[in-house]
Amino acid sequence: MSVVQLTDEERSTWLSTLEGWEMAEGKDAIQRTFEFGDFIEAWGFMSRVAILAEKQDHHPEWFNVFNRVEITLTTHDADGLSLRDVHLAKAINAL
Ligand code: HBI
Repeated sequence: MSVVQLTDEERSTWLSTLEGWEMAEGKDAIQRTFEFGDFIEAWGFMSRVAILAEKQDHHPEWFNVFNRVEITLTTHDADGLSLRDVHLAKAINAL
């Protein structure tokens, strides 16, 4: 599926609205780390994100160790950030 990258204007507009997310190092992606009380809370969060990802047909790159979940969002079909990443990040922030 061809998906277009965020324009410079969209980047300056959208990325500042994504609380807690930052540009990743060395790749056109956004990242946020979430910390929870314990592993089961982290796993529950990941389960909810997984449902969002399936609904949006847009999937995170993520890493979990115990109570920490590190999420990186980028659009493989666009080889960089797209509005799909903004949409998923907003939905994750609303969980
Ligand atoms: N998730 N992050 C990400 N990037 C994609 O390009 C992407 C995806 N999930 C599903 C998806 N693309 C499908 O549109 C394609 O696999 C067909």
